[in-house]
Amino acid sequence: MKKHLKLYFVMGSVNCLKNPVEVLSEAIDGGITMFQYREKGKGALEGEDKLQLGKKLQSLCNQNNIPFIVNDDINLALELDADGIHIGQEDGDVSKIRKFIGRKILGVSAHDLSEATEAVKTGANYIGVGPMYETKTKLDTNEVAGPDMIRQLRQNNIEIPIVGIGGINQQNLKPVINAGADGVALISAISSLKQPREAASNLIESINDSFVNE
Ligand code: 3NM
Repeated sequence: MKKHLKLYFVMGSVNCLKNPVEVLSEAIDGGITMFQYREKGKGALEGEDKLQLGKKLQSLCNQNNIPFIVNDDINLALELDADGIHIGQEDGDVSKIRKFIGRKILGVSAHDLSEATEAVKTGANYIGVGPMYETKTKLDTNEVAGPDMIRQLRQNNIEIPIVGIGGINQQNLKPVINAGADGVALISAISSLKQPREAASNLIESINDSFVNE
């Protein structure tokens, strides 16, 4: 799990400057290690359109051995037979979802020690901790927790794989890794750039450097 979390690209059509299939294809070429289909927000696709884009993105992931995770939508995750699902604190009973999806990857957003402890107990495979920094991409985020939240979780024996999320870019990712994260999850630092391939390639290089220089 940990190696897949290194550079976890999250995106939906509303986050992209150009065709999402092109963006994902370039991001994969650049070196992302996992992908989450998060079709959310104003103007997001629904129903059949959401399903069809999901199929295209999943197929790209499958061809490149990149785990394909669906955000929130359990029915879509099951219909596509995705590799996993990522859910927030508001998205229902985690233990029930764990039973429902069987052995698929289950990611849970956690913002503090109690949420992280609960996620571990209920069978999450990894937790997403955020926001690390200010972000304009998600409007209803909690207050900025900062990399220090990850450090606190590690100090309190949370050993599950952790990915930091929220406002992460090339310049500020190192403190997230140094705090004990196994990787970074991000949207705009890849999806809103004109050159997603270069963005991903620079990001993975910085992440690898951060692990070496820990
Ligand atoms: N979850 P960007 S922050 C999807 O704090 C999401 O749980 C967050 O987008 C959390 O990389 C966030 O563009 C948005 O800041 C991440």
